[in-house]
Amino acid sequence: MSKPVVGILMGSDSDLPVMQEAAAMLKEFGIEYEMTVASAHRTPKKVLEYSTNAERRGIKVIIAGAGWAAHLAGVIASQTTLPVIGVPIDSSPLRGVDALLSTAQMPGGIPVATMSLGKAGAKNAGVFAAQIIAASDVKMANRLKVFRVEMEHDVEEKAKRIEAITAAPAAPREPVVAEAPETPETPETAKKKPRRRRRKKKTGGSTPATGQTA
Ligand code: RP5
Repeated sequence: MSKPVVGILMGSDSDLPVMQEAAAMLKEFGIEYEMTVASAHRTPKKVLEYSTNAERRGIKVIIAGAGWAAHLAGVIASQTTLPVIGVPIDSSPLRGVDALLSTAQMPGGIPVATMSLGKAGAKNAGVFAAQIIAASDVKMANRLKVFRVEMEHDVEEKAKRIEAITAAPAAPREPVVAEAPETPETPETAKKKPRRRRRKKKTGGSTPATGQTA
């Protein structure tokens, strides 16, 4: 096994279900990574130590995921010139808006490449790390191109499935029913028919029910 080139840090083990998405992408691209918990607030010394030693240890990109007042990515970025990718996690009652702003709103000079909230953001962090590595690695650049083509095919497959489900079914044909020929009246059927009562004709003048009167 070769040395890890990407470091994934998260503020708490409760962030793992989200941050696993980043690890899954790195695995897919064949990128060696390491993963640990380090909190900007609860274990600041560990964060400082990791950030200042990462480059020397061969780490090329750091992915940092945190929720609530998420200062992890920013604090790491302040201690290293390695690219830092931030993943805001929607673990707070504010559903991650706090983490998103804390991760993205870095002052000028100390950038954090902030991804979208939650699992999609963690997945993108993995892809973005691959893209950073691909800038100086042709093989990785080609892998990313294949990844895009595969994604395109996947979406097309999904589109076909949805189209097949939602396509209007051909209207069912009306069965052709031959009209029954009228049965000639026999003395028996004629007897069964109800007789219409005749109205007596009124004698004398009649007033028209409708129409104009002169
Ligand atoms: C943040 O606080 C962590 O990144 C996590 O998202 C959040 C809650 O942490 P726990 O209380 O679950 O350890 O620092």
